[in-house]
Order: sequence, then C-alpha cells, then structure tokens
Amino acid sequence: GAEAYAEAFDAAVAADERIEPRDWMPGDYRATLVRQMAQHAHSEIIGMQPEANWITRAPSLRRKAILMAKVQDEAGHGLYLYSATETLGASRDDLLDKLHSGRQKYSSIFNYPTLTWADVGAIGWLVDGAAITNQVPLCRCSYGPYARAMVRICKEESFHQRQGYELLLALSRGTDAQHAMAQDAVDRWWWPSLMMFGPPDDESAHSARSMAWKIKRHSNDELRQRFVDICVPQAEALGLTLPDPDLRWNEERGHHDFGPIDWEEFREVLRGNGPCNDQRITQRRQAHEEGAWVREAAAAYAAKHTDRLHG
Ligand code: FAQ
Repeated sequence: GAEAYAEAFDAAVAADERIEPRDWMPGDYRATLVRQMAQHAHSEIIGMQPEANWITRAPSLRRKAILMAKVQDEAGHGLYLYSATETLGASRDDLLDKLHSGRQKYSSIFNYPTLTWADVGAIGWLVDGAAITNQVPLCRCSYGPYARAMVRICKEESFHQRQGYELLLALSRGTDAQHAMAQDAVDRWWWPSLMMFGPPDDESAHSARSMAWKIKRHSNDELRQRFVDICVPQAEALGLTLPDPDLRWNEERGHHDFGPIDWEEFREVLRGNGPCNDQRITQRRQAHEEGAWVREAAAAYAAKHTDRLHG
C-alpha cells in the first residue's frame, strides 16, 4: 500500500539512489521540485535579456560571437529545464503563464541593468560563478532528470564563467578608463551576486526540507561562503577589488568574513521593485506573444503528422 511506497522512497533517498519520473514520490517533493526547477528555467530565459542588451554593441566580431553563443546556451538551458520539469507532470504552458503573471519567481539577479560592456564580464565572472557554485551540488540532486540536466549545464556555465573572467582581465589590463569600467561593474554586481544564493539559513523557508530530500545538498549560507572564498583570490588576480571593507581572511574559521548583505534590497527585488523587474517581464510577455505564430505552426505540423500516422 501507500506506506510501502513511502518507505521505498525514503530508502532510495537515504541510499543516494535517484528518484525517476515513474517512481512514487511524496506530493510535496514533487511540488518542491516543480517550484525550484521552474524558477531555475525562468531564470535562464529571463537571464538572456541583460546580456542580449549588448550583442549589437560588442566591441569586436570575436566578442560578439562569444556573447551570442553564451546567450544561446542560456536559451538551451531554459528549454532543457522546462523539459525536465515536464517529467514531473507540469505543463509548459502553465509554467510560462505563472512566470508571465508573476506567480512563479526567477532569480533576483536579472533585475539589475547592464550599463556598460564591462557588465558582460562581471555577469560571466560573478553571476555564472555563483550559478556554478550553486549548481555543481545539484548534479547530485535526488531527482534524476534534474541532476542529469545539471551536468551538461554546469559544463556550459564553466565556459561562461571563463569568458567573463577573461573579458574583465582584458579590461582590467587595458587603459585607465577600461580598468575603471571593469571596477565599476564589479562594484555593482558583487552584492546582488551574493543574494543569488537566497535568504540566510535561518530565514530560508525550504532549505531544511529540501536538504532532507537531498534536492539541495548545502545550505544557502554554506554556498554563499564557498563563493566568497573562491572570488577573493580571483579578484586579486584580476587586479580588481571587491566592494566590501569588512572582507578579510579569518584564520580560525578558515574562511573569509564578509560584511552584512542588504536583505531589504533583496526583498524589494523579490516584491517586483528592483530596477528592471517591469522591463524584464514586459519584454518576456512581448516575446511570448510575438512567438505565437511559431507555436501555432509547430502545433499544426504536429497535428498533420499525427493525422498521417493514424488516418
Ligand atoms: N531570487 O527557502 P529558500 C542562472 C526565493 S543562475 C529570487 O531559500 P530555496 C544561470 C525562493 O524561491 C540563477 N527568488 O528557497 C545564468 C523562495 O520563494 P518561493 C537560477 C529567490 O528554493 C547565469 C524564497 O525565496 N538558479 O540562471 C532567490 O530552498 C547568467 C525562500 O528561499 C537557480 O534557480 C533569488 N536569488 O533556495 C543564466 C538554481 N533566492 O519559491 C543567465 C536552483 C531565494 O517559496 C545568465 N535553485 N528565492 O516563492 C536553487 O538552488 C534554490 O531554489 C535557491 C533558493 C538556492 C535559489
């Protein structure tokens, strides 16, 4: 009966086995995955906008080709993740509807503007760097389709992170104006990147449950700390500073201490009051409407194909 199913599920999670789409799973486990994976997919799709803003103004053909490849990767990640979410019984129309109506979130980070070319570098280095730190442990997520999606996505994110780092390094070693532009971008993106990891552990509504289910393998604060420790020597190598006067090595903890995060800013962005929330959602809705004819054509083609097979 039901109890045997629940026991089999608990045993599989305890043994670090993967839960697959046809396996029995608790309703809350399914709902938690749909919530997190949909938010993740939406983030990839909305996350195309800040960088796409610079495709027409990339400073060289080489930079333009790299940036276009990166933004296309993000579209691929989004579609890949929507497909993975569909294995849980979610419908893509419903997920998109929830994004467009504000009922499902996307990452706070994509509500900040890309003011200069250096922002493309800062996003690659810091935003993709934070994404990798968060997503490498998700490769061991208990839900098979999500874990497997993460393996490929992390490989591509590594390339994204490297391109951002290399771009910032070129600017940092360039003219004084280029160096200043790189520093300004890092100054603006540093704190929002730390917020990507989510609220502090004692305010994280879902962490305990998600960690027990082995969806999340580490807490928000653990991963945030890991990211800070990774970034400090990289900033030094870049010849750039991180905008935090309290940032220093703590010998006893074996980690860097860092200053307080402005959680009020985070909450405001989640409430829809970040600098670009309206622009991002408006542009997304518009792209969806403009793509209606593609969906209609694909559906008509699929229907014709089915008729041929069965008729
Ligand atoms: N922004 O209880 P927790 C990328 C929400 S990387 C907005 O701690 P949880 C790559 C959270 O949903 C970015 N909302 O939640 C790229 C929950 O609200 P709910 C995407 C946030 O799930 C790079 C509430 O706060 N990555 O796209 C944020 O246990 C460059 C309470 O929080 C992922 O989504 C936030 N920063 O932990 C693309 C990774 N933080 O749902 C383009 C997968 C928290 O109850 C360009 N997700 N919230 O209404 C996760 O690992 C987790 O969902 C966390 C949050 C860690 C984000």
